[in-house]
Amino acid sequence: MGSFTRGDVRRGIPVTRSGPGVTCAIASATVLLASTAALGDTLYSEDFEAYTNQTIDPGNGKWALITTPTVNDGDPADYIRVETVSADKVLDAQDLNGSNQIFRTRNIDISGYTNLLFWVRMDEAGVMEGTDYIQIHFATNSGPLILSTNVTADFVPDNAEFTHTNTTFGGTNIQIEVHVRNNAATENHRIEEVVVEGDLLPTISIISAAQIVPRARPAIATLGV
Ligand SMILES: [Ca+2]
Ligand SMILES: [Ca+2]
Ligand SMILES: [Ca+2]
Ligand SMILES: [Ca+2]
Repeated sequence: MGSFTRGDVRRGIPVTRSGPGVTCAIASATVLLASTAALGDTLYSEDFEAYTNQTIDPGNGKWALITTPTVNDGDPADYIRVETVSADKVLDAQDLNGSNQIFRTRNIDISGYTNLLFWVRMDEAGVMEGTDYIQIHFATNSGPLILSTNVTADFVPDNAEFTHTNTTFGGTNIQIEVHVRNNAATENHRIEEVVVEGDLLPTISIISAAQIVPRARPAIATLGV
């Protein structure tokens, strides 16, 4: 289970990590492990700013929606789509008629990275009941979905942001799903940002005594006596 943080704790605060290079000595050889990692890489990031309002397909493969027929069809008040809310583009889910709707990221390659984490920034508006929820799931290596958080009912003051963070996954790729359910035109769940971060594993350079090959001495001509 990941952690749940109320408030805008991540916005505008770059995640930085440091990892010093390591030196050690093995027998008589000198070994240098030189860390050339790009620290704190962003492996996936979506803030919805690139899309026009009412977008339901990003057209770039970064994510997809799995919806039921009565959403994004017919009643214009029932939707899950990109909208502008308080000058911020978000994925806005309103009056889902009590049916589960899914936002799913593309498969994100995390091989070669360590210190991985993902976080999802969200908010809600309206008086939610116990049947309303927003859930964060992830799947590693196309395995079963794992529920990372399940937030039900009226969990924050309207339009208050909260961030869910998880650091427990592994494998070589990951998909994140956000499942949403509500059932009134006055109920909105909003996904504001989805990010996966990690540190590239260091590349290793080794210099040892055994690898130092002396250059051949140039031949020296001698004059006969
Ligand atoms: Ca409706
Ligand atoms: Ca945004
Ligand atoms: Ca509320
Ligand atoms: Ca409701």
